[in-house]
Amino acid sequence: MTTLPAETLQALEGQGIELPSWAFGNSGTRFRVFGTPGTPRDPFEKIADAAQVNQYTALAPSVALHIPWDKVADYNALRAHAEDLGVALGTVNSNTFQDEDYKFGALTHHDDRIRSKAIDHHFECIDIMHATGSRDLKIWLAEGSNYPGQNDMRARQDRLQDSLQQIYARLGDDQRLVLEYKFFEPSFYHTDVPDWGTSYAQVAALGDKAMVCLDTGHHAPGTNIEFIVMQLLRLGKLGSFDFNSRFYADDDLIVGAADPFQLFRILFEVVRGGGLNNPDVAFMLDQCHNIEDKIPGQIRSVLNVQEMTARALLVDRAALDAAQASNDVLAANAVFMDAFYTDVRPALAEWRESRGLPADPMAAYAASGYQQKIAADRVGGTQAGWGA
Ligand code: PSV
Ligand code: MN
Repeated sequence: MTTLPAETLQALEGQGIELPSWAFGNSGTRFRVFGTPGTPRDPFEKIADAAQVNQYTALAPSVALHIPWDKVADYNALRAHAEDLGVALGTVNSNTFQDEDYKFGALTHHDDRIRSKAIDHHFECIDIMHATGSRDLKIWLAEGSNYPGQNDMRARQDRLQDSLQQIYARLGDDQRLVLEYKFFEPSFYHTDVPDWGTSYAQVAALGDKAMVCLDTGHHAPGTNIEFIVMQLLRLGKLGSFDFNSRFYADDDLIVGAADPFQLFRILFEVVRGGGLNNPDVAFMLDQCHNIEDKIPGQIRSVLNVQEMTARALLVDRAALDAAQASNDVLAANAVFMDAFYTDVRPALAEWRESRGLPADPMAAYAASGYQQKIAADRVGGTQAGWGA
């Protein structure tokens, strides 16, 4: 069995991956949203399910909220509920994509009334962040156009910067803004924040408390995502990850499911660039579990990140440096691949047990009876869904 060096285990011990509250609600495609027995009916039940993931893995200490999906009357009560269950409330995600007013834009809109309404929504999110103790405000904009000539793309960039400046000015000293990019959808011709460069240009003009959010599902096929990770770390602007995986579009599948090697390459750049256990870089999941059970889906996800981080930490950096310095292309590649092909699962299982955790969190959760209990208890009410 591969043994993991003490410094690798130490690095892994500090790892925390934030879970999205919406992963615990029902989700689907435009064709069908399937319900699952036991799906949470409110944010309190979503937090309870998220706490299960942390209980079996010690990898998921916080939960991201989406506003208005996770609006509650008393955020102090939600915070206390989370803390009682051993987790914290994390990033607050704003939402300017489900209101009729935002059909043609929100923070970029030419109509001052609509743009002000979208800015005010972010002010409300910041107020919520003060109550929940959240540090990060994450902004993803569903804005753009479908047809050439439809919009003045440049004027929209200017209005976006103005809107972001107003939001930025409202942040508390310890709060941050992270701006997520996505190259298409729901707009298909142009998107106002399509790529890391646009996000970087927008946040760099704001100041130190504004960073880029990299969602691994938001790139064109074939994009070298680890290059972007390297560059943003180099520029000190990698604020957060939304981890998931994709085969075709923004599939929001389990991270590491579609392309484990890509996850390895990303995490290697994280490790090399000083992004691991760096408070400036938040690790989050942004996933939907359309057909699989949601809690084990999230457990599988954080384990995938942990396993691939362990492998990335195993890369023999001295050997890699030497091979690179001597232009030994194949030796350098072999060092890299050796780490990727190392099965760290038995060593991680043993390490978990040594820390009082189940060796196999998936099996431990399945045996716990929690899934059956929520299916029996959560009868009546309206199940939470992506978008509610
Ligand atoms: C947009 O596709 C996105 O990645 C943003 O992070 C949203 O907030 C999230 O999905 C909603 O699931
Ligand atoms: Mn995302």
